[in-house]
Amino acid sequence: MPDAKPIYVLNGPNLNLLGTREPDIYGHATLADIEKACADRAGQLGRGIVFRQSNVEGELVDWLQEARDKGCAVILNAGAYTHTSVALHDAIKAIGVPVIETHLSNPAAREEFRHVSLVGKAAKGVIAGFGAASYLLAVEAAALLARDQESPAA
Ligand code: CA2
Repeated sequence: MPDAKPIYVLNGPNLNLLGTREPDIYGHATLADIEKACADRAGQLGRGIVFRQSNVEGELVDWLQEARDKGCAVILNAGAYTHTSVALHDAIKAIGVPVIETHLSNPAAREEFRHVSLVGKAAKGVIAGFGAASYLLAVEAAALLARDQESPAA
């Protein structure tokens, strides 16, 4: 698939700190470890990835909009913005590219304020609770969705 569009993997606030604190909740992998694992898995599936992290809500909105033309699917771990961001919700609705809400932990099993997901109300689906493996499951889902979109009869 030489012209295959990449999977965007977008990460929100504080995920740059992965591997340094709270390993009981988020595991020992760093974000760089997760990027490498995603790139390897996507490569096996014939895809590239664009992997980014920002602590700035508007930057995540900009990248979602960029993925509208340049990406085949988006894996979005919006961090705490998951639970608060109408802007991310609206951007997901606007772009028409499938977005997979992804989490290391299972927010439904944590504090009540994490039980609401504005991202999830706009996303295609959700993968949560499997640690770094959540991202690899999301890469699989993204590749399947992209394949179905590019050749619906396959
Ligand atoms: O489980 C997830 O992936 C979350 O998106 C992580 C967010 C949290 O607000 C969501 O409810 C669930 C927090 C990311 C913060 O990551 C840290 C990593 C290391 C040390 C401190 C924070």
